[in-house]
Amino acid sequence: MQAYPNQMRIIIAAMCAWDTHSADGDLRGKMIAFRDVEFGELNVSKLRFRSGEGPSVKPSASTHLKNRLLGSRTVRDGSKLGAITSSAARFSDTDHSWRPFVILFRLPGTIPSMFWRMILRTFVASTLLLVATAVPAQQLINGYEPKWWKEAVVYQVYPRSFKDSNGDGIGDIPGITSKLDYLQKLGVNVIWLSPHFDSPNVDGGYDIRDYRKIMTEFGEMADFNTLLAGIKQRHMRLIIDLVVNHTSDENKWFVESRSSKTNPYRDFYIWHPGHTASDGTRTPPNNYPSYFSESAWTLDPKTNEYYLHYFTVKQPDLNWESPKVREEVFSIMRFWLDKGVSGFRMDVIPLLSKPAGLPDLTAEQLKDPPNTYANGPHLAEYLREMNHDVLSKYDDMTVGEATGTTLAQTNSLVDDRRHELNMIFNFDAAMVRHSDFGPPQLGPWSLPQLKAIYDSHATVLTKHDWDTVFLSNHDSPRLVSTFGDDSPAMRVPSAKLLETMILTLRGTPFLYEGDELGMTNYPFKGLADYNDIAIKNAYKEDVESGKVSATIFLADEAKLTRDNARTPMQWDSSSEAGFTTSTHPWLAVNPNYKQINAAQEEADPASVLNYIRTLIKLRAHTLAFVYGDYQDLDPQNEKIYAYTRTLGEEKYLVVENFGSSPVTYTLPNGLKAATLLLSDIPSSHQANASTLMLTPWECRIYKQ
Ligand code: TEU
Ligand code: CA
Repeated sequence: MQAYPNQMRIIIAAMCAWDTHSADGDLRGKMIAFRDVEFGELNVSKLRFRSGEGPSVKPSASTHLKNRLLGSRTVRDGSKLGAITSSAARFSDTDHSWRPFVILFRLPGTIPSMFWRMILRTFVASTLLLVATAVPAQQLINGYEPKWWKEAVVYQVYPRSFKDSNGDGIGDIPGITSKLDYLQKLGVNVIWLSPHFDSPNVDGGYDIRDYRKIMTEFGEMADFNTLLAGIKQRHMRLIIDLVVNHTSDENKWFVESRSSKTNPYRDFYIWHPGHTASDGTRTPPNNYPSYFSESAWTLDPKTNEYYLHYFTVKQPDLNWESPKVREEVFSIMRFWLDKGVSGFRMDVIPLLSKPAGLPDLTAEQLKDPPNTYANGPHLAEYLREMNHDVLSKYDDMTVGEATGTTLAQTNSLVDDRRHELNMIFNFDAAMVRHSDFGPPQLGPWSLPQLKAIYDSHATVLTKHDWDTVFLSNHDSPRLVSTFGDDSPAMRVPSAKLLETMILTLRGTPFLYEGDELGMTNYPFKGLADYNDIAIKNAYKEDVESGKVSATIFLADEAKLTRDNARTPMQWDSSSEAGFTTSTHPWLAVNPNYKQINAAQEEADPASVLNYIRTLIKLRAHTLAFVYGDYQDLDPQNEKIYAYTRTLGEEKYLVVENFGSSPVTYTLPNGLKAATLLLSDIPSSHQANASTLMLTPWECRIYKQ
């Protein structure tokens, strides 16, 4: 299918081929050095490794030489050879990604001396490097610059809930390591780990005390290193959470900062005297509400000034105007990147720069405070500095959690000519039923409304922007309970349909742990069932003040609470779903774990899990789902979402019946569905048809 042959633009210089082998001799082959290339995008079928699955390789003299020659940070240690073989493994059976050109050669064995061989190799390498420098930039695909993170499928792990290894009822890092084979088999390429740092844990680890230390309950740095090595060995990558809008109040910077007005760390945070009435009453500097109820300002008795906290009182906001803060953050980022993580999911990143002068919100602004809090006047400046000083030096990916950011503002964060972020999470789709502020209610939604969001993304974002697609994360209720139908009869097809949509729409897909099993919301009842501070605060503000009855509040929260996403992963039907050997998991296991769990789904060919594995595999071999154009065929249709993804000559048609009743659907404009590639309903077989008989929640992918 060679839609994008390589003959036009060759971006790699492959310098030298070295005979190489792994420390234990398991892996033998030729190693080549690259320039300006991302391994995930390589077709390295010519590498001819005899064994594709080598463990790490001892850095050899040649590795170091290449490293010097290329100025490359990535060919620095043994783990990279693992990555090269991974590309071989990943792409050896595809022919469509033959983009870069790999020159592989071997010097004649007749030159006797090592020294002369080395000189000759160096000479050839330098010449090729010079040639490579003159070669134009990477070939575009449908106008997009190819990147490994555009082709990736990301899977979010919430460490507290994933797998407990030591029986204390709390998920931990060795627990994640023990499940890496599961993740590899799922087919995801990137793991996003929610915060794993030292934290008093008032907000699920989004309150960091020490950015260079592992949360005690999760393990030690050695455990993290083992996890990372295991991820790389399986040819996946790890991104971590960068939470730098705020720290914990127990972070040493804040402990110093609050200690006196003259402390060198004072300006690390945002302090303000507020207002003092004639009777001495103190009021905050302005009317900003916190995301987690009540004022975003707290008066600190020690110095008698207010500090700003957009989230809980134990999460003071950093003052990004201070160059010292920025330098500290950049150094933390380098620390983790140097360890080998492949980038960051950046928590509430548009909040870094605060509104100039911090004026009161108007009544209108109070309806949607994030919109005013986000994208302050210096945001671009900070992100560019971060990119220039740190990110641009690594082969990494960034995705900013863009609270308060509209679609129209997206391009100002992710346009690749701006050198800021790679992608953001825009919440228009995921939060189509609710918002961060206002009553905790899951509102109505319609399919045309959701389609309009995706359609507008396709229109507004350009070839210089890149999108994400997701409907769930650790802050949301469960995917199938919110957008599908979690009743026993409909749970499986609706969970499959939703993942089909996420994995075939435009943008890098982000899956949340447990969604691949079709895990559902938890039957929360009383306040005591919850863990999340957000609810406890909201209860005080809404119920204890008499604004809403406890019954209504709890009924609404049960459908909306973030704790729905945080109940433990359901691994098998043993006690506590195999999550822990403790009888007291930190948050209760969903009682439906006997029916819904990974072991059961592994054994069932028609399970959500097995379907998603197939779906991810299909996507991995279909660049049209990554770089292809998107067209919504029937935007107004209330029941059917039908769209195409087209890349050159290749066209795919996706048809999804978004509902629990069957639908007979005639494709618009005389279109005929051609070859059926995949359906979430195992018995589905209809091909070459213009009228499709779709069962409830049936979805189909056709090759046209
Ligand atoms: O969330 C930020 C955010 O905007 C949340 O308000 C989110 O939209 C909401 O929780 C959904 O109900 C991030 C993290 O994802 C969240 O877990 C943290 O609590 C928060 O930042 C503070 O770090
Ligand atoms: Ca544990």
